[in-house]
Amino acid sequence: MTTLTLWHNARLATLDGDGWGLIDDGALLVEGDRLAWVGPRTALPPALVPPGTLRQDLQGALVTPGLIDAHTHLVYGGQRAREFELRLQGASYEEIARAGGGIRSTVAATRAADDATLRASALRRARCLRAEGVTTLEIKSGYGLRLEDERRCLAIARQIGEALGLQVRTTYLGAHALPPEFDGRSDAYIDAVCAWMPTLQAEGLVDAVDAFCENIGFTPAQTRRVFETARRLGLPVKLHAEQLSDQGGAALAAGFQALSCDHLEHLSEDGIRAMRAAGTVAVLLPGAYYFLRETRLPPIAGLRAHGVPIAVASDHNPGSSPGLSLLLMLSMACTLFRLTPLEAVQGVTVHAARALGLPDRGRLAAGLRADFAVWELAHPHELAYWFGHNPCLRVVAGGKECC
Ligand code: DI6
Ligand code: FE
Repeated sequence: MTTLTLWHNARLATLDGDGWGLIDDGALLVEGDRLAWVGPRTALPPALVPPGTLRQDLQGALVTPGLIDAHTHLVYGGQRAREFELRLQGASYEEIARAGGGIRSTVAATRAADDATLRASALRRARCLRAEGVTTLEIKSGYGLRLEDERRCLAIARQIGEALGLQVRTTYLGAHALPPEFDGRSDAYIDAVCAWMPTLQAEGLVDAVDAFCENIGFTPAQTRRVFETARRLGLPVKLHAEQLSDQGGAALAAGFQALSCDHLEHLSEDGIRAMRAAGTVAVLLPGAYYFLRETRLPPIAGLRAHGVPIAVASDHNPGSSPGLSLLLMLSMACTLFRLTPLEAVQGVTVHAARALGLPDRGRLAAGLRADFAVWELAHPHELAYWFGHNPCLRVVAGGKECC
């Protein structure tokens, strides 16, 4: 028999529809891992709540859908604080990468780390996200860059979800940087990335495929080859696009019906139109914008004007966004990118779900997953207002309290 629990005396922000979807004196009926009923307590049909139903009194607290971090690089070895110092002294992210630092230095540290070390550090990071209401997160590979290490990182990403009661979507980002053993042979490396893809997929480790299409990453032609392999295997794609320059990556990805294009500071009008036509989500990463001290803003007005759904994610990684607070990303999305608090919160719920191709979450509605967070807040716009403290009281993922 599945457990039935009535969570009541809550202020719900369902995010179901165009606005906050506020319901005062709301109730959520949870059956197993699903929401069986959502609405004002007074409208709850008594027949749905048989004797023996468990009850949880939320004492007027705010409830939102569980937050979704749709872009992280959570599994890696080492850290890059020294590189941060160099950048503060004037070196650019690109210069450091071209000099062999950057992503490559994390690749060396990741390859050198044993599984237990990688797992322990990734678990610590995922716990920080969960403590702020995150119930689903995406984790990319991309710091192994050879079959056995990409496999290790993806497998550890999966284990994090199981250990913490979270849902983890894994993304294969073999085309993140050129590993040193392929110096001067980037096309041969792309051949290898494509050759490893079916192996990793067959092992159940890949939900989607990503690439870094950039002047310090891979060319559009190389990215296309990765995407063509993904398409043959039936895997959805997404792209690190237009972060440091306009490579036309977003339009390329949209041609493959990409789930999302991420970063987008240099996105063109054509790129926006292509994303709109393909239904591709724009994932904004204010943490990277902030930490790299970028000055060029993503084209928010254009995205809005064309109705491209906007998500917001942490991009947690050791080089360009070492933060572990999705709530801080909400604050930055508003202060730096001028999103409204509603847009920012939609960006970590309903639109983030879409960026991961997961229509069964990101809102509070009957039939969806019972993923929600309970907050010591009066109104959901406060999620984007406070920063530097955590008002999250409880986290429920798949009907189970996990934090
Ligand atoms: N863009 C990013 O923001 C991360 N990867 C990428 O392609 C940064 C990765 C790093 O610097 O380690
Ligand atoms: Fe990233």
